[in-house]
Amino acid sequence: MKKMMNQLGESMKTARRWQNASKTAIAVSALSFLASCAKDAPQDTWQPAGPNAERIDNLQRPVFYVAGIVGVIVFAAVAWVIFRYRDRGQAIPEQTHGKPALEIVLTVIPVLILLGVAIPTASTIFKLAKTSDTEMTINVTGQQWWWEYDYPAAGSNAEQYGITAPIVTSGQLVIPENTKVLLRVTSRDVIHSYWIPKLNGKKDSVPGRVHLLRMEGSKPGIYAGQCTEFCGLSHAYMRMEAVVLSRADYDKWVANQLEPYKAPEAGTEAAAGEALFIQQCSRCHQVNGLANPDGSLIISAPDQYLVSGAAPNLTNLLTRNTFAGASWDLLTPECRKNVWNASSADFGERYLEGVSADCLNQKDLREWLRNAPAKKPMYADPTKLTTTGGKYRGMPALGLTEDQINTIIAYLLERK
Ligand code: HEC
Ligand SMILES: [Cu+2]
Repeated sequence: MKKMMNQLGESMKTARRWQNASKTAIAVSALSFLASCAKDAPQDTWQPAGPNAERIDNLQRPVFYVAGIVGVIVFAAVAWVIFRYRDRGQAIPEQTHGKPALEIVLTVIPVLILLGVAIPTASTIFKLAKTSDTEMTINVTGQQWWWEYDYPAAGSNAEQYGITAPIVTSGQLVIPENTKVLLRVTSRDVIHSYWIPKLNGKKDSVPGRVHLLRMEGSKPGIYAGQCTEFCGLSHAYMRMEAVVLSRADYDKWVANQLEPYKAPEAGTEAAAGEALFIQQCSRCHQVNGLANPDGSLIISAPDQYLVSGAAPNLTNLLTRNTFAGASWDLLTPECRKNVWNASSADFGERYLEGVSADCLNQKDLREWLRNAPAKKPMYADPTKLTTTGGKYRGMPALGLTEDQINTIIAYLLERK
């Protein structure tokens, strides 16, 4: 009697354990399902916004369902076997060996499933790798911890897009909608990886190599991504954004980027900022057209100061919405909402407004100018410079006073 009660208690416990386990399983799958449905998921691979991402989506959905069904069948079979044939002290069943018919069937079924996945996979890979119908080329270079975009002025229809001189920017890749853009992806230091999930898959950026990645957006808007290859201390702060503009807005963007430099009016705060910029910043940062008092053009020499040999071009800083590897906003939260949540019809106009004095996110930009490595770890500690050949890995702290920062901000506000 006592033994029977014990057994009953044991099996009830087992049943309860099973119940709890299945409850957890249901909760986890429901959560991941809900997460995948979330509308406000800027890096969701299930919400493609261009033909390349759609090709990947068209492949991943059926594969996901096939793998899902196979997975459920396997788990159910394993669970049933574990439960049905658990050890109750019974004798070992009679051992058999070899059943050719069953073995052939169980080999042929997976082969057919794998072929069914392999053929569309190979075809998608070839479609994604196509470059013969490229309409525009942009060079993309990763370095610790930001991306540079360089729009060459020659070849690949540059003139057709009004790019009569090279445009160099950082953080935000700006491209015209429904245009087959070819990114030539490389790196200046370690291996990074370029990924805008809503527009295409990932592509590693490797020093000494150029990898090709197709980009095409079918709707104006901002599409977020981040470096997906661990690349050192501030890897998590190495983000990027692709901005898709209508063709008319894109032309305006190009024209604005190519506007000749306008020096601040003499005697203004911005003019003081310009002088300080020449003294403190232009050794690393290029501002196209910036000249010494004697009229000679200033060319930055970041290769002398930085391990990667490059710093962001600040000619038109405030035409972008984010800075320092797209990790902080240049817009206040209110103004940001205006741009990021705009309908595709209004988006271009709002984006092209750039960052006005009223909309500038002073807090983060000031913190950056006060002490960049405190905001984004960079090994910029001068005591460690001996390990990097005397060069910095990112922007160093420059010890600016608050008054100096005021003048720099006044100057930067004219960079748009
Ligand atoms: C030793 C080189 C060096 C000097 C000098 C320097 N910077 Fe930088 N700066 C960098 C590097 C490198 C980055 C990129 C850091 C990152 O995003 O990880 C950067 C980033 C920035 C950014 C963000 C740009 C963007 O598009 O993301 C701003 C703004 C900036 N610096 C302003 C200044 C100003 C203003 C000065 C002068 C007061 C200055 N910097 C001096 C190296 C330098
Ligand atoms: Cu990286």
